[in-house]
This record gives sequence, structure tokens and C-alpha cells, in this order.
Amino acid sequence: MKNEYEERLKAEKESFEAYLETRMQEEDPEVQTLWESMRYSLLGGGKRIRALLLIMTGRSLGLAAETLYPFGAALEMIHAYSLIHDDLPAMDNDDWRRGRLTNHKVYGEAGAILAGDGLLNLAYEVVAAELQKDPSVKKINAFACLAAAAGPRGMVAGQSADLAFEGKQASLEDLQYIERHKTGCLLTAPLVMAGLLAGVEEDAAVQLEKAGQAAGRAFQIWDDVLDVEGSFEELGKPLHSDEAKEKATFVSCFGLEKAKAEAIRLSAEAEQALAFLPDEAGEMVRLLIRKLAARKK
Ligand code: GRG
Repeated sequence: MKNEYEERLKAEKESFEAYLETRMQEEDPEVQTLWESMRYSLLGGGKRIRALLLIMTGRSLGLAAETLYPFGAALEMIHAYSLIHDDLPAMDNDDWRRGRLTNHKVYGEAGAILAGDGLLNLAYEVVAAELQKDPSVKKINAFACLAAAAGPRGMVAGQSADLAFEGKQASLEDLQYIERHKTGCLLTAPLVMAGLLAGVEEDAAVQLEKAGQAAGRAFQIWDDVLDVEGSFEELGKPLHSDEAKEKATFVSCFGLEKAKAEAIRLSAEAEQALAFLPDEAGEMVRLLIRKLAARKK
């Protein structure tokens, strides 16, 4: 049964990626390099966890793909922008991402900054076009949720706090703050946005948010685990980058085995919070969440 759902998740991912491709065409010859670099980072691999969480949760709540795909595209565009900027020399200064050179290594620093800016703004353009077609309160609420998760009270706050702790001793509370914002916000948003688009009742909305927060923490802890014991081939980037940058992580705080156990516990907690999601789509969301703390990349 598990294999059947995995196959279907793969098909869902491919279908969404075909849609994503259609949003990345530009004919203006003056800006071909800008679009090429945006495409390089958006379409060059990636697990699409954020989009798939939104799409499968939304499906389970009775929404159509055509409602969900633009919001999924916006999530992946914002995620891709954040990775491009995070890799820049002024931030984490990384050369590899998804098994390829990072954007600035191929297009230069200015090109990478603009590719990130382009993707961030395109994300909002895609959602705004949906609102022009159907300015329903549900879609406006999902849009507001996305902007808050990505912005200076969400992911950008997390990145800012992360940079502020460079070279300093971060406590577990500091680490949790960074994770909740930097990683957690953009992983919680897909579940909450699906609930907003479907107009779920308060109880379900609370469960979606709770699941997103637990899944976000499980995801980050596992990310820290992979930085210690993953493989370059599967991760697509060098290991031990946190140690090299003297960054406090959940592994340096808890130790490897306790960190793994905590990630598994949190992903089970998230899965349980989503027990109410019906149908096979709900089963696929729970599978996605379960796989967070067992992934190899
Ligand atoms: C620059 C505003 C700004 C934010 C950067 C996303 C982020 C915030 C930093 C990335 C650093 C990092 C490795 C964080 C750990 C969690 C994370 C977001 C990993 C990458 O996400 P995946 O594994 O990537 O979903 P793929 O490649 O599968 O899309």
C-alpha cells in the first residue's frame, strides 16, 4: 500500500512541476539571462515538500488542483528565492545546492540577487492574478498567510536571527526561535493555507497549524542530522557545513541519537494531528510527514 502512495506522490509532483514550468516562460529578449537563472534555481530539482503538502491537504479537503497549483507555485518560488539568497557569500556562502553549483556560482552575485528578487515578486504576481479572477475571502486569507510566513515576522525574521547568532553561543530557546521562523513558517503555511482555502472549521485549523509546527521542527532537526551523517551524492551539497560555520544545531544541542529520536517523535505528532484528513489524499499527506524524519536528502 505504501508503495502505491509513493508512486502517486511522484505522479503528483511531476504534474505540479509541469504546471510550474508553464509559469516560467518569458519572451522579452532583454531579460533572457534573468529568467534563465530563475529557472535554474526553481526548476532544477527539489523535493517540492511545501507544494505537495498544500496540494495533498487541499485535495483531501475537497479542493481542485487548479485552485491549489498557483498557491503551490508561489510557495516553491519563495522557497527557491530563499535558498538562492541563503547561499550567497554574504549569508551562508555555499557553492552547492541540489547537486549543482549554487545560483551565484553560475550567474554571479548580482545575478543571483536579482533571480531571488524576481522569484519572490513573481510568487505574489501569480497569486494576485488568481485574486483578480476570484477575490474570495478564502483566497485573500491564504494570500495573507503566505506573505506573513515569508516576511519579516516569519522566514526573514528567522534568517536574521540565525545570522545574528553567528559566532555566538545560541541556547536551545534561541535555536527553537530560529527554526520556528526560518524553516517552520514556510512548512506550516502550506497546511494552514489549504485549510483557509477550504474554509475549514476552527478545530481543523488548529490541528493543521499544530501539525505544521511539529513537522517544521522535525524537518529542521533531520536537516541537522543529515548535515552530520548524510551523503554528498544524495544531499547534493557537502556535509558538516554547520560544524565548519560553528553553528549551534539540534544535533550539537541534543547529540545525534536524541536528535533523531526527537525528529521521529515530532513527525509522529504531526501525523497524528492530521488524522482527521479524509481519503487517500489525507493518507498521502501523512506519508509525506512520516517521510520527513527518514529522508536521505
Ligand atoms: C534568505 C530570507 C532568506 C531565508 C533563508 C530557507 C532558508 C531561509 C535557509 C536555508 C538554509 C537551510 C538549509 C535551512 C534548513 C531547512 C531548509 C529550508 C532546507 C531546504 O529545504 P528543502 O530540503 O529543499 O525542502 P529542496 O531542495 O528539497 O527544495
